[in-house]
Amino acid sequence: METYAYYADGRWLEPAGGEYFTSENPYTGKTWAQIPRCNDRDVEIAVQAAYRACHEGPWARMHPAERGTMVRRLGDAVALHADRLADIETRDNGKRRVDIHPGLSSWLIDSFYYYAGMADKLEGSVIPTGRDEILNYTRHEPYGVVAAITAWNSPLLIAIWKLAPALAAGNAVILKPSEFASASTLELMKAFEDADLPSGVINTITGFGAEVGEPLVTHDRVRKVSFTGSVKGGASVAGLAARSVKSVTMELGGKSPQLVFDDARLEDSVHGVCGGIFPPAGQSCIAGSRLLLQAGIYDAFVGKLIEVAQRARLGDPNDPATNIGPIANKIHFERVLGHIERARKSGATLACGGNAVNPGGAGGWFIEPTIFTNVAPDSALAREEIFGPVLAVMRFETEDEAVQIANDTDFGLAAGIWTEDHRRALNLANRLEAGTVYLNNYFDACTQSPVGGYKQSGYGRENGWEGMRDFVQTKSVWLSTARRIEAPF
Ligand code: TXE
Repeated sequence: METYAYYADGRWLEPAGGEYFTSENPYTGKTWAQIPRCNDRDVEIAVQAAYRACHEGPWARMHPAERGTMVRRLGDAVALHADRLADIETRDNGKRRVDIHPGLSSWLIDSFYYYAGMADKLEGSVIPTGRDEILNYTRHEPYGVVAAITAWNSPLLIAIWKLAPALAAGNAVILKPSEFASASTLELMKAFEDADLPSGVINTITGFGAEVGEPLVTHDRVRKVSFTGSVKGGASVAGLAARSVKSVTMELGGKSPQLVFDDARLEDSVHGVCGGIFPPAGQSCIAGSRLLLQAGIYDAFVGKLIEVAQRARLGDPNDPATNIGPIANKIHFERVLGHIERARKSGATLACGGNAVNPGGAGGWFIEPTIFTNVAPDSALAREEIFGPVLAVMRFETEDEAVQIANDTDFGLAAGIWTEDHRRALNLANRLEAGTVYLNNYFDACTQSPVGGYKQSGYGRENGWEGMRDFVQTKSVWLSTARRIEAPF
């Protein structure tokens, strides 16, 4: 059993209340680690450490280029410790190792290098006021203490998408990972010790949303909150932050549609639709969990889709031959099975999967790739985020009908379109209400390209220049060289 401490003020600390909670390996269902159950006293330690780093320590006075060099060193630290980080992420939340290393880890490294290069390029502007005696210019300044709250499905990626730009912009960060997968974020702190950043610049406290997340979000020295999680969690956090008018970035849930037209290439689109939900067992915010098929391709597509989905190999997330790993925690495993049970009773047709399985008798939490057809667009199955390997299939006749069904949702994170008619593809990309639209591909992303939601999928952006913008605030400075100021009255 591994027992962790939490990391604040450049030190490893025991939780003030002396309590811990356990973390289970989703592949075996067995407890493997104890995680600090922090409380508001630990929050106070972390916030004061971050505040000192921003206002008194070397970080506050550091030249941006030097800050960029330090952020780059964080990327070097991830590269050095990539194997250990991947081991712990797979052990703690069941993410397939092949999805973490080398692919994800090189992306995580790139994030630090990309934003390190931006640290000394946050240029302001000189405003043309048209008056010689007035100089007006702008500066982009950090918020100071940033609270970064993350979800359990991809802890390292979600944490680094916040850390890299926030630090490059000159903020200090307090990470609060999900209670369902905290260990890899703590391991990231161990890796960062090699980068030798000033104390308090990066901190990680662990624990439950209400016990730790709320004191963190409402603390008066926290000036920016970046949240990744469910709509319910996000709405709660945004509401708390609103009490003290904090800037908030929200990366929330989705129920993303994939639209397939009669002229789509059959095999490619089947592979793209399957690949857009099943490999992470549906545990991706941008999972394409609704499938809209034009009537002409419907039968051929569903037949091929089931054939491919049934080929998937469920098993050990450390085994490169595994196609689909476990559900990340027991509570979510039971939540997804509940959705499937309700869908069975909803009148939809269970065309594939639908069962919990126990590959290799390992004892973990696995659900088969599951496909429901004849799904009513207004049903819970078509409207609620399941965040599991469950695909809801609907039929449409015309483009307008496809757009109407696709946009008829509270979410707006991503969407996919499969057609050989590029005029149609571009026209529909403009009409779909989603922060990311894929045309004849799905799930692509890179550090340079902004990610974020429309409607209840959130607001603000991560990655790219916009990802940096969310961590600075603009100041306008006016200098008067006028000889005198006339009396106002
Ligand atoms: O979310 P939760 P989960 C979404 C995904 C799914 C959800 C799953 O779509 O909906 O995340 O992650 C903390 N005050 N995304 O179940 O429960 C909680 O402790 C303060 C979208 O973890 O909302 C955890 O650390 N904190 C994303 C974090 O919030 C609170 C990509 C998230 O918990 C809190 C990945 C409270 N009241 C998953 N309640 C994207 N769009 O990029 C919860 N927390």
